[in-house]
Amino acid sequence: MTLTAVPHSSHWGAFDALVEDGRVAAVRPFAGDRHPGMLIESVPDIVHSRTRIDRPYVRAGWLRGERAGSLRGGDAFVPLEWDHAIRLVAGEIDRVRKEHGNASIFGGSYGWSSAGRFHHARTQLHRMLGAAGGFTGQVTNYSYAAGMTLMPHVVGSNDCIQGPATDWPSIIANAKLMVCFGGLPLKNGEVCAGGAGEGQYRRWLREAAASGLRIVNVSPLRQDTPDWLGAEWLPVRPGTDTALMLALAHAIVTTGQEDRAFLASHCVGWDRLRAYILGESDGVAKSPAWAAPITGIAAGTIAELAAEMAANPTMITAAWSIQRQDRGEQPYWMTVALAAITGGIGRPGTGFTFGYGSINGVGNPRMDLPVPQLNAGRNPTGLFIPVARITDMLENPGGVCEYNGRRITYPDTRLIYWAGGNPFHHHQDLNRLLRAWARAETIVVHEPWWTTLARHADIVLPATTTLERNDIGASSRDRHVLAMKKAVPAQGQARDDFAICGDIAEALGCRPAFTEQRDESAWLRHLYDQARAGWTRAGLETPDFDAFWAQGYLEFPAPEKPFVLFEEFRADPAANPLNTPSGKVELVSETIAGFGYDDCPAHPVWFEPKEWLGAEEAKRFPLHLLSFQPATRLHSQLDQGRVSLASKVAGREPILIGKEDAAARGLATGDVVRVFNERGACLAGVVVSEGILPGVVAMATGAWMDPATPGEPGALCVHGNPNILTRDEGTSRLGQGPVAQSCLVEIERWAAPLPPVRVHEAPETEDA
Ligand SMILES: Nc1nc2c(c(=O)[nH]1)N[C@H]1C(S)=C(S)[C@@H](COP(=O)(O)OP(=O)(O)OC[C@H]3O[C@@H](n4cnc5c(=O)[nH]c(N)nc54)[C@H](O)[C@@H]3O)O[C@H]1N2
Ligand SMILES: Nc1nc2c(c(=O)[nH]1)N[C@H]1C(S)=C(S)[C@@H](COP(=O)(O)OP(=O)(O)OC[C@H]3O[C@@H](n4cnc5c(=O)[nH]c(N)nc54)[C@H](O)[C@@H]3O)O[C@H]1N2
Ligand SMILES: [Mo]
Repeated sequence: MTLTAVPHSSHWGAFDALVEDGRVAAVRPFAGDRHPGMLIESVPDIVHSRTRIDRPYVRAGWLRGERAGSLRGGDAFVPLEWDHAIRLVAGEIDRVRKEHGNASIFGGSYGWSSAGRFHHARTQLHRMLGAAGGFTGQVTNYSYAAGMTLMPHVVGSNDCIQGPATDWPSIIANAKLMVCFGGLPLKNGEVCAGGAGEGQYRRWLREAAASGLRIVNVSPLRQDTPDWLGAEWLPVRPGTDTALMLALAHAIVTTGQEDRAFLASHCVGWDRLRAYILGESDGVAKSPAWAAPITGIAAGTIAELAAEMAANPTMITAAWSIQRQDRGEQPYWMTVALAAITGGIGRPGTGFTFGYGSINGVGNPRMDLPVPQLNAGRNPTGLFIPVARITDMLENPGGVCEYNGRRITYPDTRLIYWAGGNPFHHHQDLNRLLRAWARAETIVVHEPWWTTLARHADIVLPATTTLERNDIGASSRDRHVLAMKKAVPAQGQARDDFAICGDIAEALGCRPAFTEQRDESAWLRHLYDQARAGWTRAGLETPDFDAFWAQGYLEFPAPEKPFVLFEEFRADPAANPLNTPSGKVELVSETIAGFGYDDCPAHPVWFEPKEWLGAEEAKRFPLHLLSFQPATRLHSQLDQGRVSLASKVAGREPILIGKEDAAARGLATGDVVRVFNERGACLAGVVVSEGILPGVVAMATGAWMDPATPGEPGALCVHGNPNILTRDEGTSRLGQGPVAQSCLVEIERWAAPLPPVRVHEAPETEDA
């Protein structure tokens, strides 16, 4: 048998699928990728897997009429024929919209789906539900909700998070110092939303290391910069970056080194922020001596770093993680302030940009060009909730959520519909979600796999993986457009989300509005041609669709000149104002002050997080749990693949713990522990580390939640999903972002026999 190479792509990189006998036997990196990642190795394991859903199913209890009030997760599933499943789903949409209105259909469906820009499950679902009269949606994201809500008030846009960012060549050529709150973790470069033709993050970190750029890793974890980067490690207590930044600012101001000219010409509110930093407004000087006991960093060390930042061209970056915590707006606002004080904003290679270490492609030089992308269409209800307020919404129909100056009334949710996301992965306090989930009458899920989400649904529709369909992969952070060709037939009875939504739309009488009379092939051409028109307007000659498809990819030229964020504003703020009320950087925002939120006042301030090592609560739960992005998978995706499985300890998700904390509990690498707090408990496998701040433990997200007794809130997760432990609350009334990183726990040895991990097997099913 010969292997056929089929070009394809994914959020974790472009590759050729090597196909034999209708199966993906192996993969090899895309030939153009000089810095390929490792996650593609898991692809064969997930396409052909015991965890695939072989056909449509319905929850046995739902069939018996157990709707609102039933705790999902414990019932067996009953197989369904496809046409019966489609009738049931369309019937539920129709019933709910007629009896309760479209707002009672929750179709936010947050999640990364897959890389293909056409078969993007969430977008397909939004188009279908939009055509059927609408739904309640979600705004912002779990990645940087607080930051993206705040930044338009402060600098007039989200470019400093979503790009284009000051690029790496500009940093390497011009900065002498790069201060990284949350580090530059190598693992995060494994991933790029929409896929990437090259692991540029690995490339640029290598070039930065070779250039001698001095890098400071401000993080509780040493591994947040790779050893070969030669970074200096400044271990900071989790949740205290704002205090550290205020103290750096204090040291710079009290030594008279702030950039007064820039603060006067390009910023508003400096007087008030300065008074706060110096303690003139509240009697507390935010000095290095003040910050030392909060942050755990010596006052002298803070003062030395401040002196270097003032004396050298400095790039400041903060990982997206540091705003996924209680009052997460503050460290981001203070990052901007610190960059304004050091005066680097708009100058080559300096200033600030968020997330250089958060995802592949930030700071990758790329012309500003459109990518092929399916439009999600209009949602006729126009209703939404901030993304992470899902449990609040389910618990409080008719309740009010304050968000960024608005008051949003929660709908009375009857039907939950999810395709392409996994709330039982991404949401905080999963026991609370499980209880609130019971309020829905019907829960519909499209999934390729028996994830924890699929196991907590009523009607489960099996979706294809990208390897079973044709698509186009592309990202605004990458210079490639990639053909994703169908490599193998649909597995079992799986169908594309597009086909499933099309049939439901048909049953609801709105197929033409959903498909716009195009099939897969016509859509791919249409999306390509639309983007191509933009490339042509930018003066680029590109191949037509057929030539692109035959070649398998398209590569844009790199831009001629390095990109510097805020360059034009810096050069002439009157001619090129920011899109803020003042046209300047708002160190004080009258707009935000006008909202009257005590949890996000007029300028950046230090708040003690509700859960941190300085809290009263730390007496009972003395360890701060960080739950970072996994090196071995994408969120919950690929958890059943070889790369992720090889990293588990005794089959559980690893937890990093420092030597002293392990010794105090009699723990060694390889032990299994119970990690717990008042919200829940999970098992984890111990890895003792020298590179973690005492008092801090860390686990990756993404192990599929596996309750010892499915369907019972409070059950032990035997596999190690940290969201059984995290707190579910908004960052503030401004951003309402998730606060996963503010979480206290205790851990103890697990002495009882080890319960099996069953979540990577198919669940119990009954006969039809
Ligand atoms: N504790 C803690 N929690 C966190 C975070 C954290 O740092 N700490 N980070 C948060 C962040 S930043 C994010 S972005 C979220 C990520 O949360 P999600 O985006 O929800 O996570 P994924 O695992 O990528 O979920 C995608 C789901 O879509 C399914 N899927 C993939 N392809 C297809 C398809 O073609 N069709 C269909 N129908 N389904 C498909 C996958 O099987 C998977 O279940 O997690 C958040 N949660
Ligand atoms: N391999 C892989 N890469 C990914 C993803 C994945 O699932 N797998 N997910 C992608 C997604 S959706 C996103 S949003 C990005 C997220 O990108 P980030 O949010 O930047 O990633 P994290 O790993 O959550 O956090 C980075 C580091 O911040 C540190 N940190 C946590 N809390 C604090 C704190 O209070 N202060 C300081 N100074 N440091 C702290 C942690 O040690 C952590 O390792 O990653 C992307 N990249
Ligand atoms: Mo994210």
